[in-house]
Amino acid sequence: MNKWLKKIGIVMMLPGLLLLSACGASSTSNNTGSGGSSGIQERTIKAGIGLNEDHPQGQALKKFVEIVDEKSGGKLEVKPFYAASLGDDQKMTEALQGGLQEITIPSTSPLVGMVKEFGIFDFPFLFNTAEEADAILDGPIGQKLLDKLPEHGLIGLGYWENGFRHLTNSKHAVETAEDFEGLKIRTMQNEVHLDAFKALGANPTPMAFSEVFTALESKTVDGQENPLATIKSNKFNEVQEYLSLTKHVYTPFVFLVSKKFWDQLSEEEQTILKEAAVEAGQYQRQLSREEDANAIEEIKASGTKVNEVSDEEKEKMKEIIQPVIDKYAKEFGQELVDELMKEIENVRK
Ligand code: TK8
Repeated sequence: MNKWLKKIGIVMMLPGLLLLSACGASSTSNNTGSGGSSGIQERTIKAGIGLNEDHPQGQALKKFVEIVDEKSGGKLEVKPFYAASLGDDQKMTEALQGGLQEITIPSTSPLVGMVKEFGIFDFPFLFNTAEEADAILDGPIGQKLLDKLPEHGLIGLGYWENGFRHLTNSKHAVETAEDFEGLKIRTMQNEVHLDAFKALGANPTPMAFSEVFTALESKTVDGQENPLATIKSNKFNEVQEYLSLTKHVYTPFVFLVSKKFWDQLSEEEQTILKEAAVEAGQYQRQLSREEDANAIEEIKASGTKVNEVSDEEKEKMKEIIQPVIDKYAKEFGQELVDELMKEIENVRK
């Protein structure tokens, strides 16, 4: 095409292009509003999680959908996706960074490869109670870690509860530190968990959550560890003969929004998502604690043999794992870890 004609063609198109971009009409039907606009635009928001709809995380995501719908007068439509149907934690988090998905609520553990400081929450036996965890996560240390997310293309709106983790396996009851010896245990993709189980003499295998049931059923691994609500919701007890109440670590969920999406939102839209994430999060923590109490009965009734683990044996486990904690404290930042330990002491006073 003659280059002059081409130039004329572009000049002729300019007014139309300027008009389209001014009214935002050039955007597709969702998520590409003119950044920083005021008011609330019609948007569709994909929110994916790894757990089932019947899990406290799934129920709270449903609550989040309702709150956003109500606060936005129906203009912000959150579409929930459960059971890792959009992928596992790491895959969905990468989708947020790429702007292909808007919300996910992963465990912090598999994100340590991206934000290494999240690893402080993987220290075994760090918290004694959920209330301690709430105080730290909702306090200055939790916020300090959320503040590291934007440089990774993510916005953190707060923490929900995955919960205290316990061990299931198909070989034998775990009542002492020695009982971990030789057990093939699936862990999250997280160095602290891997090293801690190796220190206890186990044989850990990192694996995405959606592969765990099949790995247990086929005996590729002997066991896994998760909170009771997850063990029940994903029916791990149906393929695991033993549940040992190790309560060896507390895992948070972190509520993530794609920064590419977030930056397009008006302040009003951002406030709606933030308030809804916090409100649904309080509801989720409450559900999680209720379910933790209920799930144990259902797991027992299914025939899985449940054993307590004494405080003495937990102390022994902690001593064996201490060199792992010392190693990662240096890697994550001794100053941050010292601040964390001081904060926990203050909460316990
Ligand atoms: C679900 C996971 C799960 C976690 C795990 O997306 O991987 O074992 O405990 O809750 O985040």
